[in-house]
Amino acid sequence: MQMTLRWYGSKYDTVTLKQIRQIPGVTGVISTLYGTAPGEAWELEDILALKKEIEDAGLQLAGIESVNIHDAIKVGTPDREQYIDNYITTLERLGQADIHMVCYNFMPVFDWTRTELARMRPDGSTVLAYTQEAVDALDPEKMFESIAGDTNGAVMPGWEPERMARIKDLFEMYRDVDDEKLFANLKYFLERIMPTCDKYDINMAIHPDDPAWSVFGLPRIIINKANILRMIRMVDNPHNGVTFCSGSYGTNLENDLPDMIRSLKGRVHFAHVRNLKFNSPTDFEEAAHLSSDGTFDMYEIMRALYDIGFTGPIRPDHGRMIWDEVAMPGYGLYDRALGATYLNGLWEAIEKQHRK
Ligand code: CS2
Ligand code: MN
Repeated sequence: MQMTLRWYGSKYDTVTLKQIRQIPGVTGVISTLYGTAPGEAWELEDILALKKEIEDAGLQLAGIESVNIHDAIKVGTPDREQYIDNYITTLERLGQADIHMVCYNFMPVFDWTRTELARMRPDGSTVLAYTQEAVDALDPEKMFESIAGDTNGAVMPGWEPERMARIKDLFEMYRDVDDEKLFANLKYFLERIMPTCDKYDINMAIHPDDPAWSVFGLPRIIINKANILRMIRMVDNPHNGVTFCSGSYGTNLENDLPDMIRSLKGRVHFAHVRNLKFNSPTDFEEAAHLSSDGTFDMYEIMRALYDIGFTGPIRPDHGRMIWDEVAMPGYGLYDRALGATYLNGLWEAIEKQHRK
């Protein structure tokens, strides 16, 4: 595996490449062209400029998170052809820039959903949190307002104001889309892009829906072992793979995370590893990465990744806000650096034990 950190670019991130470079064992970043809209074809020179900036700082651009999917593709409207063509152009240019891992998601309307962005924990740190009760009490159109107040001034990816202004239309677009349609549209999209992925050796890594169940009545499919195996098999190409995000699959306590990883051997192209603490099955908050701070056994998760021979990029996911840092919720420097160091420690121990 290659330890990385997500980086939002010098224009948007409070964390610098220099700081990331100084975290022991972190050799790459995961980034994207923020400022591009879903459906646009990316310019090669913009990709190369991002890559150069990262390489000049002594790091590698280890993959893209995300190249977002236009709603026309998820809904399957006739204009999807144009958006898939644009997506293919972007993949070709990424391939030409020697970038081989692309994370994306297939969630309708909302990307990840949380009901609090700064819940206070007993140690005074703040974290993102979710309760089903709060979602049930909320009008989806108000979701954005409730999120926007809390972001420390940052624009959260997936929650761009322009997008949220169209929320009524978006719900309308998805009115007739159920799980089966969403699966069919995903299959159609993957079949169209796989020849390009084969040509440029690009690993597509679908990110799970977060939380891993339907919210606001919208269909959600990338949520459990059965569905993810269906997705892998319906387009049976090694470039059709997953981002294994423990914090997203883990929102459903019925998901056995190490078992899911083992079932995905050869298809895990990217890993997000973080811990959650459950207060009840419908109330969870993001904990420190350390196993004892939350609900998951992080050693078992890392061991499963080791056992399937995982070689892709991995990153700590959302961190807590600690030490008075002011940053985009989930994406400060300090707690993610602690997370990376901890995960590297687990990996070193697993590797050495294995060699004996
Ligand atoms: C990320 C997701 O911050 C997060 O929760 O893991 O937003 C992820 O980047 C996207 O869903 C992938 O397309
Ligand atoms: Mn994730």
